[in-house]
Amino acid sequence: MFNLFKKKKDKKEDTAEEIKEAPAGKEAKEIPISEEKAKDVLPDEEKAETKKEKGLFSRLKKGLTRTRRGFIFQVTNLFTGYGKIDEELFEELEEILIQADVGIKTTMELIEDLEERVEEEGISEPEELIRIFKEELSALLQDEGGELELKEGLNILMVVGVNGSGKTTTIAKIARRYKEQGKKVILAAGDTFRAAAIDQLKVWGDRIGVNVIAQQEGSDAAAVAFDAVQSAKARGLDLLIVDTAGRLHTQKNLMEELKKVKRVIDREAERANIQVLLVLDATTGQNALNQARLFNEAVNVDGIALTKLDGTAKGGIVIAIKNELGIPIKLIGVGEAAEDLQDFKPGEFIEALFAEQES
Ligand SMILES: Nc1nc2c(ncn2[C@@H]2O[C@H](COP(=O)(O)OP(=O)(O)OP(=O)(O)O)[C@@H](O)[C@H]2O)c(=O)[nH]1
Ligand SMILES: [Mg+2]
Repeated sequence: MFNLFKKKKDKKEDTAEEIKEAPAGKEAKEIPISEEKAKDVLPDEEKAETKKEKGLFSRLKKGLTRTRRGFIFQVTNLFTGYGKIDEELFEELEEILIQADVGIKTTMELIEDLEERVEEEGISEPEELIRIFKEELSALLQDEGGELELKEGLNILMVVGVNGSGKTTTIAKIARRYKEQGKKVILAAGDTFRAAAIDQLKVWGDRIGVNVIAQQEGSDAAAVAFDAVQSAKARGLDLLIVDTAGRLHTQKNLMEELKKVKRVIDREAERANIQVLLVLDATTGQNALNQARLFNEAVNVDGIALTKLDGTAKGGIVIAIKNELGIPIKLIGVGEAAEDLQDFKPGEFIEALFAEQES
């Protein structure tokens, strides 16, 4: 489908062709918009803003369809199917939550909280548990608005994660977002293992209209980072995003390389706002937690982008990450288009999960 990397010669031609075929090219026409009438009273700018928000929410809802039909339907069916609240109900709930990747620790906490509230509030109807469950989930996911934010001056985002988690495409989406906001953005092709990875980033750079700092395949990733930082400083840019090679969190020497890249950035850009963004693939389940712990030990992760939530019925991983890691989820991926990389807003996330009608 999206073969950016067929041959190295004639790259220019390939690139032009691929841009036409790429999935991001399809985005624009898809934004679903509803409730036109309600907005007739708003000024144009606000109308556009509301339309955009509604479009994003629909996409979020659509992207979470599998989880809603899987995990959330199971829970609500359980609550509506039982005649009374008893131990058996909680045991079944426990099973559903663990299967949905909520994780044992968080599952136990959730169930304890529910049991406590049932007792304290004298709840007897299982159906009432839906409301309480939703409230408890909201409480777990609330606080520290982890959204990605740029500060004045140079911001550097170092993007790390295992192979195929979605680093490069996430970088492209972030770059596009800030470029559209008028920020001066540059990318660094720090995945020097594969020529294809460097080309992939260059293609994205061309498409979005941002420069890419790159060296030959096989060169030192830290040297690429060094060049990119110098270039960003010299040109007074707002944002440098550094791509890195996918690596298993268990590959010690590769994790050392990552630390070196981070050290170089820290040293060369003392005054910049430097953040490490870990990209996790939601479909990898509980393994994502292990990845996060080891990447965090190596390079101190500031935030998480959780991709491919559209590909799993077990969206409970969001809850486990939030509750067990102490690292904010900043972005979630609910599809391949640019609009599908969204800020993680707990309130909207819960609304989308529990949304009744499918759209
Ligand atoms: N469905 C879906 N696909 C996604 C999402 N985010 C990324 N992808 C896809 O995941 C695939 C891998 O993405 P890349 O960005 O190349 O992953 P990477 O981490 O850079 O991979 P390596 O460079 O090989 O380590 C691509 O086909 C992306 O389009 C998402 O939120 N949903
Ligand atoms: Mg990549």
